[in-house]
Amino acid sequence: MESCVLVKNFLAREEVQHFLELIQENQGLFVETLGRGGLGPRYRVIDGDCIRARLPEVLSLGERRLLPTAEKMAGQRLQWLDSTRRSMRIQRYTRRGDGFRWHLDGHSWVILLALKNSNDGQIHVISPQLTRFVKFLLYPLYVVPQVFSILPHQRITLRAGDLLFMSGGRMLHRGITLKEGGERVLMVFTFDELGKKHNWFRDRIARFLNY
Ligand SMILES: O=C(O)CCC(=O)C(=O)O
Ligand SMILES: [Fe+2]
Repeated sequence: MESCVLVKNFLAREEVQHFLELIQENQGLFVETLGRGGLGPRYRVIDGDCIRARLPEVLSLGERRLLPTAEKMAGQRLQWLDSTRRSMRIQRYTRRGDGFRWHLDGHSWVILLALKNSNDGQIHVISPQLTRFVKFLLYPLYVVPQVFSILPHQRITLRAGDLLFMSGGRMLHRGITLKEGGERVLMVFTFDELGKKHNWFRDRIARFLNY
């Protein structure tokens, strides 16, 4: 089992176009994250509860195609993260500085599906082996996450239609926007091993830091 798999053009061009139009028509659903003075990530998001209520096509893409894809890649049965709000999201990054600092996901697996990347946004990923050695530093160094950037990491630029499957709970990673102008739009789907219980404490932290 690979901990990070990139599939180019997972979505056909017409599908990408269709989802972008759907999102364009529902622009008003995006909510801005608080940023928490640089401690939390900065981006705009449509959360999973909103997707379930208003964008059933995204929910169905997740259930019909992405859950089975994630299970195949993880080599085991999976369940959605046990939080309807965070298990599925649409994220949009438009400003330089928008993005996610170095972090580990609260869930085990994630699929990032890119719909657009006209500002050359990147995701940086540290291997699970190296993450194991350094992750105890994550909270002591919480205010200076840039320190992790000196560690060797892979830089991935997803283009429209590309899918990244990743063991986000075991690999330190971050999302960055380097350019002003343009935008990056991602659909995010998150999974856990079957039977994993909701961790309300982590959920509260995620809620405080994210949105
Ligand atoms: O912005 C990215 O590419 C990464 C997003 C991410 O890590 C997350 O949503 O947990
Ligand atoms: Fe993440």
